[in-house]
Amino acid sequence: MKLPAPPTEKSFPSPLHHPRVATVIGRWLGIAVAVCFLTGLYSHFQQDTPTWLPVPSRPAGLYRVSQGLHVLSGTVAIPLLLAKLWTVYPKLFAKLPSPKDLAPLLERASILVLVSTMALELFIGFLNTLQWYPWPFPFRQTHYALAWIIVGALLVHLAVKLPLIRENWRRTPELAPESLPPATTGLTRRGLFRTVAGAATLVGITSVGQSAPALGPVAVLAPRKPNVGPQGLPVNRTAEAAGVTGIGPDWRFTVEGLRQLSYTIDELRALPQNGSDLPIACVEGWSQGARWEGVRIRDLLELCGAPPKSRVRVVSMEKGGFYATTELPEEFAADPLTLLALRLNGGELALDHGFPARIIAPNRPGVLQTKWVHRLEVIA
Ligand SMILES: Nc1nc2c(c(=O)[nH]1)N[C@H]1C(S)=C(S)[C@@H](COP(=O)(O)O)O[C@H]1N2
Ligand SMILES: [Mo]
Repeated sequence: MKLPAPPTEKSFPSPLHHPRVATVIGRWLGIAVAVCFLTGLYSHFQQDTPTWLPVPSRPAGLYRVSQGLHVLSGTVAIPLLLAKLWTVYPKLFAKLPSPKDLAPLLERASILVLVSTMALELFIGFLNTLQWYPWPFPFRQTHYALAWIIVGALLVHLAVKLPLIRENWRRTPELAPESLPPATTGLTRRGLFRTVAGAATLVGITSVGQSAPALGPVAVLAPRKPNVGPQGLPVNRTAEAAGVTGIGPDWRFTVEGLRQLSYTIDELRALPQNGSDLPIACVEGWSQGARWEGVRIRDLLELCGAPPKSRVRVVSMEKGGFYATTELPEEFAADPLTLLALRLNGGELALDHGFPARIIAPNRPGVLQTKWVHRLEVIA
């Protein structure tokens, strides 16, 4: 018995595998990837600031918007990538370029790199929004390195495909249905575009509610609802998970600067109190605005005689863990909105939100809004 011939590119006659389709869906995917990359760079530099880069503390809500866009564009890119891969998968059965033709061979290799890194990037990013880290490598550094590989492979891909993209940038006539082989799908190009755009929109609308409270009620795909949690604010790491149990009568809050300051909780409450309306914007995509009250960090710096442009090391009662200590750069330490917060939404801070005291600063990732703070160290 003779085996049937293996499929070739010609075995997939549907007009939905046309380069015009790949161009249109590729454009949408390209926009999502560009937004995701730029907002991702911004988030990375907030946490790992190169010395030459000034990171401003205003606009206060910028990080909330940029990280909301990062997670939204990354999530929407998942259905777009699947659709793009589906339109081009017959290429898998195209003849391999001969080993002598270096350029086509390199092009194939770049596509292999592009597809695998992009799939991995979106996958680990999505799992991160679920706070699930089933891998041994550090997430942020890996996510960041993959992003640069994707950008490189994408530029090669765009350069190679430029003639084809140009040719298909504008609408090309659809093939008349009667000219198609009978076995092809009944879906038209326009039908496919509507389906893919609809799927991407649906995924977006049902997840963006984690950072846009107006869409909270339909956020069925969002791992977090922005207003569900003690005092109307979600909790990422509970006091129990951080091994923090509260304070005893001997608890003191200390500031180590030119002068050493030491306060009981009641003395902290007796210092001049200020209010800030600032969001917690978690890197994992949820965010929520809240009303904070407490002592301005810059007032504490003045009280301890810190020189202008001081930075501040913030130390939590939490033992170990990535976020037990953080640093407030000078702009953030000097900003009048930055507080050692003692109160949240009209009540004393809940233990899970950082009782007795936490940092809240404008335009910062949630991971740097340190909870259960008991010491500040001035870095002049
Ligand atoms: N000490 C300490 N502070 C921390 C964390 C932590 O794990 N330990 N988690 C951070 C993260 S990731 C976020 S998003 C915010 C969340 O604050 P909330 O739990 O009060 O909403 O706290 C931050 N502060
Ligand atoms: Mo977070």
